[in-house]
Formats: sequence, C-alpha cells, structure tokens
Amino acid sequence: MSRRLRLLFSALAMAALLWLLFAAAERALALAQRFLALPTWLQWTLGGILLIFAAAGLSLLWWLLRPRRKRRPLPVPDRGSLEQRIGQLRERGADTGTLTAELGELDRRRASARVYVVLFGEISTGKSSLIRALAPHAQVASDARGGTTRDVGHYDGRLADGRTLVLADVPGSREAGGEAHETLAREEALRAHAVIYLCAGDLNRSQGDELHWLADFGKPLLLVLNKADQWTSVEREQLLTRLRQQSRGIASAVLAISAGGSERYQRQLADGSTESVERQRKPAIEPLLQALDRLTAPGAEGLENLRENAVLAGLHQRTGTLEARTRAEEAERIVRKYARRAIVGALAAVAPGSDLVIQGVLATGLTRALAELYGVKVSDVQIEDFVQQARLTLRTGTSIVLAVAGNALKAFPGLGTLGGGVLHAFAYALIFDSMGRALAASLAERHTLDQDDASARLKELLTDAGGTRLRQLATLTMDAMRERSSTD
Ligand SMILES: Nc1nc2c(ncn2[C@@H]2O[C@H](COP(=O)(O)OP(=O)(O)OP(=O)(O)O)[C@@H](O)[C@H]2O)c(=O)[nH]1
Ligand SMILES: [Mg+2]
Repeated sequence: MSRRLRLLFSALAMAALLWLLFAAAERALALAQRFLALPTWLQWTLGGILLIFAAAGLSLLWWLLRPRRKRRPLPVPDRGSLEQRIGQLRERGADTGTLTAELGELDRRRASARVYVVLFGEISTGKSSLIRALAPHAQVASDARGGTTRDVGHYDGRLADGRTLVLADVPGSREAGGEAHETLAREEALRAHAVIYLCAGDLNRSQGDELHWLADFGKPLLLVLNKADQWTSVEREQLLTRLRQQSRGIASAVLAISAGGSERYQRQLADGSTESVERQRKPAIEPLLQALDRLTAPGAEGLENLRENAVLAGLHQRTGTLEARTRAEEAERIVRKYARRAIVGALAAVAPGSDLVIQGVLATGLTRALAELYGVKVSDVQIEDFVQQARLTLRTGTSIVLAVAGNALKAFPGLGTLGGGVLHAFAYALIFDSMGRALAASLAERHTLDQDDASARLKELLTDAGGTRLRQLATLTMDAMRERSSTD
C-alpha cells in the first residue's frame, strides 16, 4: 500500500473515532440534562441504583482479576521408587538411617490404627498448655519463656465423643537459632493425621507461610486463636474475621479458646509481706473439642491416605536433598583426584613453557566422570567441544592463573621449598579444580552439558579462587609433589 493511501486511511479512522467520541459526549450531556430535570426524589433513587450497579461491577471485576496464589500439588512418589532411591544412596555410603526410620514409623502408625493430632505453632502460643487441657493427666512443662518444649512428646487424649487419640506436643517455631527444633516439629506435623495450628493474635508473615506449607502437604487443619481471655469479645471477633480471611481454603475451622496456662500474682500476707503465687487459669476449649470431633470423624483409617501422602512427599524432598549432597561430595572427590593427576602430569612435562595447555586426556576423563555422576549423557564431540572452549578460556587467562599461583607460592611458604616446577604444578591444580567445580555446578543445575554456562563459571572460578580453596589446593600440591619425590 502506498504511503499516501495509508495516510488517507489513518485520517479517515481518526475522523471516525472523533465522531464517535462527540456522539458519546453529546448523548451523555443529553442524559445528564434529562437527569437534572427529574424531581429530586427520583434523582436520588436513580443515582443510588446506578451507584450500586457500578460498585457491584467493580467488585466483580476485582474478584475476577485479583492476583491468586497458584498452588501446585506436591509430588508424591510411590513407595517402591522411594525405597529404591534410598537403597542406592545407602550403597553410595550415605547415611540413610533417618529416612528408613521414617518409613518404619509410617508403617508402625498405620498398624496402630490410632488417630494422631499434632499441636503446631510459634513458641509460647500455648501448645503445651493445651495438651494439659486436653489430656489432664499428662506431665507437660509449659512456661512463659519461649522454647520450653525441646522434643516431640506424645500424650493420650480423649475426644468429646469418647474416642481416644494421640496428641503430639512439638517445639515451637521461630525460636532464634532453633532451626533443628523446627525441623523436628515439621517432620512430626507431616506424620500426624490432623494439625491444630495455634496462634495468639494476628498471623505474621512466617506464620502465614507455615500455614501454606501445611496446606501444600494436604494436612487437615484447625486454626486456633489461643489466649482468648486476653481480648475483649469485640477484639476477638475482629481477630477471628481476619484469621478466617488469611486461612481461606486452608483451615477447616477457625476458632478461639483459652488453653489456660498458669499465671503468677503477688499475695499480701497478714504480716504485711507479699508472696508470689502461681495459679492455673481455667481452660475454655469447648469449641475446639467439637471441631476436633468433626475433623477426626473419618477415623485413623479414613485419614490414613492423606497422612501417608504427606509423609511420602516429605520423604521425597528429604531424599532429594541427601541425593544432591551425596552427589556433591562424590563430585568433590572426583575433582580432587583429577587435580592431583594434573599436578603429577605437570611435573612430568619435560620443560613446561610459559603457556598453560590443558591436558586433553585428563580433561576428557574429568568431564566424562562428572557427566556420569550427574546422569547426563554426553557424546565425544560434546566433550571435545567443551575441552576446546576451556582451552580458549585459558589462553586469555594464562597470565591471571600464573599470577594467582605466584601469589600462592608467597602465601604458603611450604610450597616454595618444593623446588622447580611448583609454579606450574599449582597452576594446573587450580585449572582442574576450577574446571571440575564449574562443570559439577553446571551439570547439577542444568542437567545437561551447557558449554556457555560451564565456561562462564570456569572463568569466574579461575580468577576468584578464594582463601580456603587456595589453601586446599596448596595442600594438595604439596602432598602430590612430596609423594612423587619419595617414589622417585
Ligand atoms: N492468658 C493466657 N495465657 C496462656 C494461655 N495458654 C497458655 N498461656 C501462657 O502462655 C505461655 C506459654 O505457654 P506454653 O504452653 O509453654 O507454650 P508453648 O507453645 O508450649 O511454648 P514452647 O514450648 O516454648 O513452644 C505460658 O506462660 C502459659 O501460661 C491462655 O489460654 N491464656
Ligand atoms: Mg511447649
């Protein structure tokens, strides 16, 4: 289409748009005039109706467009594949004791056919006090100081309808430095059929995250506002409304109770002196008993599937973490082995020049070993390409690597005493260590041999070696050189 024709069309479109705008404005003015001519009472009624419609339209729009948290169901592995993974880890020398014990506990609880309910929440929200209210004969410590409960404890409780259940008291979350206790609590929460989540006021961000975490594992859950005695009834209702909003789609019920706990007060004695007295507050937990009845109505058998899925999903994550750690340790061993061979190779070279050339056979071996460890299939061509790219990286970086090696010689006096060739030996240790670490990190993250990513990491590792890494490499170089001279 010619430029002129396009201009003509644009001008016509603009004119049509303007005409439409004028027509709409004219119509709006006419409507406004007719509106003003109406009797006042009709103006108010009509205005009111219009306003209601506008508000309803806007809220509908907001409801449709509001940002929503997408929740994906957590992956639940089948028992067989999980056991196989754990078995492989054991063969590779990893400590799988806690994972196997978790599977044993899963079976033990299924066979016991008892309902397990865990009391979960931040420190000092009154979990142990609530255990005491639900199981009056239980010996449980509660204290105003946060972090009173350090371990998982189980107590026999009784529901309002006479059924028995096992109550689990766990350490509170969000204690400074209490990560290990928090892990204990979380693992116990996954093992339970249902969760009573205790709070003592508005939920903060980490409590919200904790609730979502439990919901992701599909836990049947009651959100319970404890210490209700501390609020007026109006405040309590406001709090409950906010808690209901925050836990929509997560909690089966939201309710307020007073677990009781104890309080201290000063008593005036006849002789004028005072003494400090501790008194138990009277618990008020009726709404919780009813909600707990409803939540656990399906019984141990009815709730068992959900419980097993949660435990298996948790085990899937824990096994994954252990797999990653075991692989990383194995990768480190491989890298050290090849760095050591590179040192020996450098010493065997007749006359090392000032150029550092990557020893091809070793680099190929290192790449293949790491790819196999991470279960990544690589062809010979891919390996050759990668080694070639590493050579290019090194060509521009030779002076930097030699400078780092030179500084290491000064920093670790032991190295200097080892005589000639040590500069190159250390440089090769640094090269192979960097190459191995770059590859391992890239393979772990990308699950494929990504040349660009691995090369970028290699460049960074060659120039920024870090103190501890240099020290390790210095020791490796010294050991390899000493061993070589003793066998000479
Ligand atoms: N006012 C009031 N205080 C309560 C209530 N329930 C518990 N408390 C007090 O809250 C404090 C903490 O109670 P605990 O039962 O030890 O709390 P916890 O959640 O087990 O704490 P950790 O084990 O440290 O995580 C104690 O001083 C209790 O007396 C209640 O219903 N009302
Ligand atoms: Mg406690």
